[in-house]
Amino acid sequence: QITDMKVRYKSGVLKYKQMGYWVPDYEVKDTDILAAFRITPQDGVDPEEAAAAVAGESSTATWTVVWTDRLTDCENYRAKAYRVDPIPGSDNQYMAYIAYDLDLFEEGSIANLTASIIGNVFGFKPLKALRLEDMRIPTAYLKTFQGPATGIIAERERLNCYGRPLLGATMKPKLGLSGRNYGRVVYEALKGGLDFTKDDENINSQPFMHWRDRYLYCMEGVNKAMAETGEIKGTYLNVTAATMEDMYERAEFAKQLGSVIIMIDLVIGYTAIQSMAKWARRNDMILHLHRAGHSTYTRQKSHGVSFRVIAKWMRMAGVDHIHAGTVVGKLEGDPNVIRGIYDTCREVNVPQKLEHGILFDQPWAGLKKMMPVASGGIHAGQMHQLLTYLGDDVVLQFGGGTIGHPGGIQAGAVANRVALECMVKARNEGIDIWNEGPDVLVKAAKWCQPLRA
Ligand code: CAP
Ligand code: MG
Repeated sequence: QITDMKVRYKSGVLKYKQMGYWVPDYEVKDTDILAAFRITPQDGVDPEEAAAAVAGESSTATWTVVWTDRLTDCENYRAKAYRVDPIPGSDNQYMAYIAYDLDLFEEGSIANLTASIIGNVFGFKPLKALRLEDMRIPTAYLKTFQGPATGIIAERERLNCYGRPLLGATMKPKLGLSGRNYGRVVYEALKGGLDFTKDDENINSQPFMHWRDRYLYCMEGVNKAMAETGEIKGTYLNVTAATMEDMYERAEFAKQLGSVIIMIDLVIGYTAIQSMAKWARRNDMILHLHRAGHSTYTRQKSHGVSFRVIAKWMRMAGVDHIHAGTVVGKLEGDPNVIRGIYDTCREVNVPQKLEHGILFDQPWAGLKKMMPVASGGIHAGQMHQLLTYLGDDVVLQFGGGTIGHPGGIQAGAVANRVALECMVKARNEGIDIWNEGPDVLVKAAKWCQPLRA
């Protein structure tokens, strides 16, 4: 008679614990994939039962015992919830730790990994909310992925740029410019001193500017600025499109024009990202990932997926750049959370650090580092804060903060480059830039009109 799952749970009809998905004395194996989920059980649901349900539904189980379990090595294949801790200060939230046997997953496939881990469980009725906070990817599984093809060290070598963050700008307005005007902005910004310019997430091939026009005029701007400045420069050509065939065609054309980098948006999906990473590796192109769409599932604190986990998957998938937040700026970003994301991008090994949301040790087994990208409402006046929070291995991207300069685009780029270089110099001389940074900028602005403006 009882048909609603919530009611069934309260009445104790369903028992994932009894089905073997709660194993508190389980000894984690080095090869296990581990996941930490923040669970909010429905009122009256036992947290251990809820954790067991997450383990069950994200591995082998369904809502009832099935006869065919007897035909498999189900004890091994069942995921095991092995620990549940109440989260201090929360409203009935718990951290549930779950171990998955390596054999449950196909080699080198983020799509396969995520189909289990974030597959059905997030809509499960016995839970009010569920958030994937962290994962430990064991070396055995990491080694089935190639990771970033270029990484931070090789990118700096190609650019011949060391000891400071890279500087970029996103084209604005995001949509509406013609190819020729767009190319002019690229040229002005690079000539003024930026290393990169960049397409925005939502520019692909629209009636006002088809993609081939954009690529042609952008690369003309890049080449002209390189010739005039003697510096290596680039522009991230967004190859995001409706089909893989279209994306490959756009990437090939970018390569023919001599571009060193292409860009994709997170919304293309994990398999498409891995395909483009494979293409970039074969063609010696840097791959820039814009995380368009991520906040739909990363922003809420009790439901969804932590962006740090997405960053981990993207390092495995093999992108070279990833948007990672700014702390300051127009978009949400808690300093501790951002540190955890940056560590995930660019450390050789990431040790457990609870205050940064890092719940497991994560050795990276030789997978290259990703260059994090800071973007979103930032400008030269925050240079001391950006350097302090984010360090040197980062791309600082000022869209409005370049193209909105009162003296024009080139002046905006000059202001950013001067602000960056004087701040790096001050820091290297031992000046406390966190406190003295504004004075450093004011001093530099005395002889740099664009910065003063
Ligand atoms: C920034 C931006 C970026 C966001 C992405 C924009 O422009 O181009 O897409 O920063 O956010 O469209 O808002 P401004 P995140 O520099 O003019 O603000 O890096 O956090 O993914
Ligand atoms: Mg944008």
